[in-house]
Amino acid sequence: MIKACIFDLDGVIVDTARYHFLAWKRLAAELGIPFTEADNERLKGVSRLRSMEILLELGHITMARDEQERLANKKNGWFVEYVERMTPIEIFPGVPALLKDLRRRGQRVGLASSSKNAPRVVELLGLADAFDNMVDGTMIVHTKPDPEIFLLAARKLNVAPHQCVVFEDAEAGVEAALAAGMACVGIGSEEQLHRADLVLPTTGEFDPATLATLDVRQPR
Ligand code: G16
Ligand code: MG
Repeated sequence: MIKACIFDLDGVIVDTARYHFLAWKRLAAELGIPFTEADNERLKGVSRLRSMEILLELGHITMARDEQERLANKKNGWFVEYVERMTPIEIFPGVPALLKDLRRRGQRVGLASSSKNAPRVVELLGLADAFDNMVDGTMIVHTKPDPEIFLLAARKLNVAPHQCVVFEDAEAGVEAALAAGMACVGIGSEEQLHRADLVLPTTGEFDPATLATLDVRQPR
């Protein structure tokens, strides 16, 4: 039986994925690297420094580690500027009602975001009370697709991995959920996220009655 729902933040609860893209695109332009939304898919869900490495790979550029860190921090400054202007209106439609409904049905509800900015984003959105527990990028060593973040979230929620379903918009996140032995609902395109158990265009469309159908899995 599914006992916990674990949500990614960027691209699942709110469209901060858009702000990550805009900030990386701005940095790419400074570096003379062509950077499209398709390229950006590889950056979704992975850590800031891993994203930096991927961007440099795309541009066939090598760079010292401290310079990479400086540029990644620069990108983060832009991202934070965008984020600080955010209001609860930017929460995806139907998400607050869904989180409440899941809890009413006795589900534990957790957040697992690779972002070190996740606590601030959740605060700005007024969603802190919507989650039983939160795991963010400051609490993990290995970034998605490593399962660490979801296993930690399950442990904090006091639920076994195979009793969890993860909501994810990133390919790396879907891989991480599967590697954790969890069910996964992909949010976005079927083509990109076909490895998920179910793919929906938006989070708000999830019908909690579907939880029972996700519960077919033995521990993976
Ligand atoms: C998010 C984004 C990633 C971003 C990562 C790190 O993960 O999807 O694109 O690179 O966080 O963010 P920051 O630079 O703010 O620490 P998630 O797991 O919420 O999708
Ligand atoms: Mg995401």
